[in-house]
Amino acid sequence: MVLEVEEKFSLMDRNMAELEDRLRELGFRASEQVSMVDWYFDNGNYDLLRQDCWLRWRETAVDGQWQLKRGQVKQSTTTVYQEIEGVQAVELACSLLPQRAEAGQGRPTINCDHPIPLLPFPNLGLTPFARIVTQRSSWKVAAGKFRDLTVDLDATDFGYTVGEVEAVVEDKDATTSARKLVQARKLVHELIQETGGSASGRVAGKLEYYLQRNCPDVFQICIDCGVV
Ligand code: V4E
Repeated sequence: MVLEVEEKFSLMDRNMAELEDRLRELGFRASEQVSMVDWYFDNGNYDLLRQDCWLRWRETAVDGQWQLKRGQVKQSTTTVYQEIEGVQAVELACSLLPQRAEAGQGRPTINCDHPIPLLPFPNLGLTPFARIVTQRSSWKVAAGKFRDLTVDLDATDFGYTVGEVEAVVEDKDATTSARKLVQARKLVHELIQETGGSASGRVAGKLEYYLQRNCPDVFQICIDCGVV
């Protein structure tokens, strides 16, 4: 199982040139900027997000794939998610839904002019409730203590900008994973501090920010269920 340890930091009040210079000083180099579109899917009762599960179709200029992020442990501002990709992501999502399609029908569906991605098989009422376009640059360093971390700098089509530091941990056995997760959290936090990001306080992710502004009723469900 692959686990992602991640923490956001705000870019809204940041001087981007200074931040990028600081990343370069630490040895990080940027990939080319990628444009990606995320379509988030759920049923009418939002049964996935109530379980801290986030099913999306992520497309770039070259390809697209299904991804499911499934919440594991929540500790302070750092989140840990299992990430599953491909058809397996949709299969797992469907296994978490009530097994009668009509239980989830009616909502949600966003209004947009773009063709909605097709699910690979009968989908128990899954429809998109958010569509987010992001310009992302990803930063990596080849050596040193931060070599397994990725820094993503994201700008959305609705004006929200946010950074994220992420570590990927292979979940082999419980003891190793627990140790690796603690180490990963520490490094993620340390890098955010070293780049001058806020050391405390929770920073909203893109979807969370989007829901808060565009779908307050869905955002309220997230709050009530403790998933944001
Ligand atoms: C809303 C949510 C999830 C869906 C993914 O949201 P986000 O982190 O905004 O996306 P993104 O593009 O950065 O994903 P990546 O490319 O890194 O895979 S997954 C978890 N949540 C809930 C959540 C949370 N509990 N805490 C924070 C800070 N953000 C989101």
